[in-house]
Amino acid sequence: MKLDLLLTNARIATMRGPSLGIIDRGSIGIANGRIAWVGEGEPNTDCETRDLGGAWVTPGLIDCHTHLVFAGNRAAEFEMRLKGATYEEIAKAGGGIRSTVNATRAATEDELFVQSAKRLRALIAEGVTTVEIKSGYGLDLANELKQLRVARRLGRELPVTVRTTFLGAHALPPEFAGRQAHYVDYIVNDMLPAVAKEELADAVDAFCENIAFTPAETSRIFAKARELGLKVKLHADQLSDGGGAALAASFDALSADHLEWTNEPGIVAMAKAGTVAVMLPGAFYCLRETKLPPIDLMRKHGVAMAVASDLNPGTSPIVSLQANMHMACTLFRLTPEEVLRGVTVNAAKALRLQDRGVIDVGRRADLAVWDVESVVELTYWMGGTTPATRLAWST
Ligand code: DI6
Ligand code: FE
Repeated sequence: MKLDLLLTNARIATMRGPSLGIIDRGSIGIANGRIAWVGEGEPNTDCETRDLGGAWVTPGLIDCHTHLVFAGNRAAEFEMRLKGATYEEIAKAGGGIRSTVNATRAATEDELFVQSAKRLRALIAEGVTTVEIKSGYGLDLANELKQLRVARRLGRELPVTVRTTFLGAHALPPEFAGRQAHYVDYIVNDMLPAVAKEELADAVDAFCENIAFTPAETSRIFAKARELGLKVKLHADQLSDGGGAALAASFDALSADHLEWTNEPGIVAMAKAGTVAVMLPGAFYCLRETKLPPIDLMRKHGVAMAVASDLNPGTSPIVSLQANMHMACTLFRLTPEEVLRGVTVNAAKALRLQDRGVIDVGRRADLAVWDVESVVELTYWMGGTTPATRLAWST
């Protein structure tokens, strides 16, 4: 068999089948950046061999929901919240997302790149090989494009795949105060066509919430996105039940994210549409929420669950996917197995990336090698677990 590299003596969580697809002692053969062999024992080959000494191998981790390109921070609001102000109150008083918008607009493209690269490097060091990054802190055409260009540049300059998402409908920018319908017109008529023409976004997102955009406004944006050939995803039912999950499903959304307040018909609609449920325990934790997403209903109806960091300066200043994996267990009571699938195979599904997330013949050789005794340790530790090796060929 013609291989470029053979990893032997590995314990492999392939994610094939319905659970972890474990191979107790096996090897992985790589040719041309793809997995050419995986299984028990070793194939017959004379290529370069690396003995992993019984280390665990998983697919490279995938963080399928982040807002990691932004400038500045919101430590001052963090203190206000500790004194009792709520996230909604701060947002209504012009802070919140809008304070990050001011900082992001003021930053040059290079400054934005440097600040964001620091966060992305921290994720990469934890074994993340694919990350989704949203815009949404520019809120005008020039600055949304600036954010998306920075996201694309991160993918070119750092060893990670970046998928970009246009989130113009994140908050109402100050220049449109009192004129939300006009801002939605601007998104539909100006921003979306420009973003599509420049091919800067792989998908379109919106924040559908009573402090943000209504279901009707979200529908207008999604209809235009679909017309332009762009897939959609939604911040749905995070702070209230706005019917977001069902709305997302009606547009065949890739994913609906947050979902704390989603009702059963919404879950059923997601199951029918194949829309992935993205769990974001970091935001739940930072906002000190108490209403848990309906995870039993997702299990009952067979909705695929992913887990992501929601890394952002307001509700999840947690620069760690692994911390979120741990909290998905402790706060949401997902099993370690569900969480591991949630940052590999199901996160790949949420981004519709068919070439990764599973260790199987033909997939990208996109792997993380872990010096742990049990794969459960990847959700057990909160910090300190870095892969011994990351392999992510760019082919
Ligand atoms: N939901 C969130 O949790 C973040 N955005 C969103 O739509 C919050 C973003 C921020 O506060 O900066
Ligand atoms: Fe988010």
